[in-house]
Amino acid sequence: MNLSVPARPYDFPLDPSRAALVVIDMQRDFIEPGGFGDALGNDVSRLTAIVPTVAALIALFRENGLPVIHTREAHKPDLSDCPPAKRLRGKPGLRIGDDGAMGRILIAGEPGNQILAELEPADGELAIDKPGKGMFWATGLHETLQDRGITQLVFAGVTTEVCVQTSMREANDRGYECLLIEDATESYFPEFKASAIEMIVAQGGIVGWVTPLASLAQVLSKEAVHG
Ligand code: C5J
Repeated sequence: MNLSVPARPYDFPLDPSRAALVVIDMQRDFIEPGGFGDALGNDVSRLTAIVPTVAALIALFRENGLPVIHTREAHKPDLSDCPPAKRLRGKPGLRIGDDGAMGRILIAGEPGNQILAELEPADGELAIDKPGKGMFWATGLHETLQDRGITQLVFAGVTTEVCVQTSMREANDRGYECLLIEDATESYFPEFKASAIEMIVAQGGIVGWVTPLASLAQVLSKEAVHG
């Protein structure tokens, strides 16, 4: 059964039996004051502001018995999955693997690498560590989604123009229909978020669809799915 979700560039044909929510990189180091993002000089309050909306979106999926997948941008402690071209890029005060205020930067298991407590994965929900910006590179996620019959992905998380957009583009190329929840994603740079959204919906939805949480919530109610 398809539900018609008002969206740009046109209504998204949501099939709850084939859909999953993907929450990208809502980890402490990108979002909390004192973390990696903060240390790089970014205004993390922009990202902190979407946490209640992301929490509401996760709750909406859980209430409807729909799958929720979480990602973390994370590397192995020995950095064997971090190409030098990534680690050495730019001239930051701190690099991936260095000791930061919340442990080693972007290293799996470190305090800063944890998903925010408010958005913690529930038992049974998939939480994947991804060494790239995109969620399919070196994760095996495509095979897992195929096994579960998932063909539609609803996206939230940070940052819109980096890991969210990269993951959406990777998903689009693999044949998934992608819907971005615009008030459940954010960037350190408002103009980059706005541009990323326009790029996604341009040319008839060349990457996918975009809608606010309220539009999805209106149709994805318990009555709509189960009634
Ligand atoms: C970045 C991300 N911005 N999760 N990572 O480096 O978007």
